[in-house]
Amino acid sequence: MKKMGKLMGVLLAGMVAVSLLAGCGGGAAPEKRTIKVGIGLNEQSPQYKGLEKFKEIVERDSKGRIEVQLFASSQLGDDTKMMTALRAGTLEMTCPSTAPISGLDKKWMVFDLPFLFPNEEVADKVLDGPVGQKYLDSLSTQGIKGIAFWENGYRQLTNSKVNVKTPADVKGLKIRTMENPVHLATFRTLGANPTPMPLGELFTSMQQHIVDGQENPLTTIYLQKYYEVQKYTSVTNHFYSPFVFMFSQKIWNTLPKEDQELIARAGKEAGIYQRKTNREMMQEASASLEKAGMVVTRLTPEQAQAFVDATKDIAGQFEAEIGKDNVQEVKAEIAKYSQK
Ligand code: KDG
Repeated sequence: MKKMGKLMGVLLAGMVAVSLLAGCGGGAAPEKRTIKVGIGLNEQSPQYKGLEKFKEIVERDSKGRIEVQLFASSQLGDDTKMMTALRAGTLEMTCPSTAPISGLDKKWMVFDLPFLFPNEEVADKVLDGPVGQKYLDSLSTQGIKGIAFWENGYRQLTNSKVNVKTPADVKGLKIRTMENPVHLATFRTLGANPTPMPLGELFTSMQQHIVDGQENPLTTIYLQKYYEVQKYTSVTNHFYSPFVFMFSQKIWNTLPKEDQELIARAGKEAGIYQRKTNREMMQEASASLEKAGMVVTRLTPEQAQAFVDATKDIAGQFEAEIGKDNVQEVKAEIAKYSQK
């Protein structure tokens, strides 16, 4: 009997110790983890500077428990391939332009309509407002957690053949575009011969004259050294490209709440820094391109208007695919913020 009592005592003490241990630790200690982020642009790009800021915040605020590894220059594939990896849960993060997201959900084409956003301030307000948030949230049905909008920026046309000042000058040019039906239709309407192609193949394609030109923000044209294989830049501002900083929903669902909150906060904070850096670097890009030997043409208001007029039917052509309500909603938001 005495023995039994002793045994019971030992067992009880053991049970108390186990529950205490579990209780005071709040379960297991927070796991160490690594977040890999891939992008298409190179390490000099404002996009990469934004990633560096994200890494700094996450590693600092997790006290080194979370490591962020950055991969530039399409090392992990192009935008579409990286989004596929996010959906499969084999890559944590990427930051594509909105353009290739339309391959997952057509309503995203709304942001790539030509001459949509009148300026960057309005773009910020719409994308950071309730409508932008709705688009980010809707990515979860595609296996993607939308964290924040960042900025690629206004896109300009370059080519190796003619100094483009009017839509007529674009006629017959072979232009690389991103994989997006609105982009293709816009360039077809302008009389070009557009071809979608991953960014990683673009430089060589221009060098080998497979395409005559391409379109990208001034910083990209400069930092990717497109001036080595292109002669003319025309500042057409034909599309405003937002970036979407995104996480794999599959992996996101396995993260503790504190990690989710840290990543979301860091993604937004880094986005503010990224947009600022992008705009600062954009200021200098035009002069740098001229110094590098390119002819940079700023259009007169009349010339610029001719591009707007030539592409004015594109929104109507895509209204059914994007959804009439979606087009109207985004345009109404833009109008609302443009008045202020
Ligand atoms: O990481 C983003 C880039 O891969 C891409 O979106 C850049 O604008 C771009 C392009 O033309 O491919």
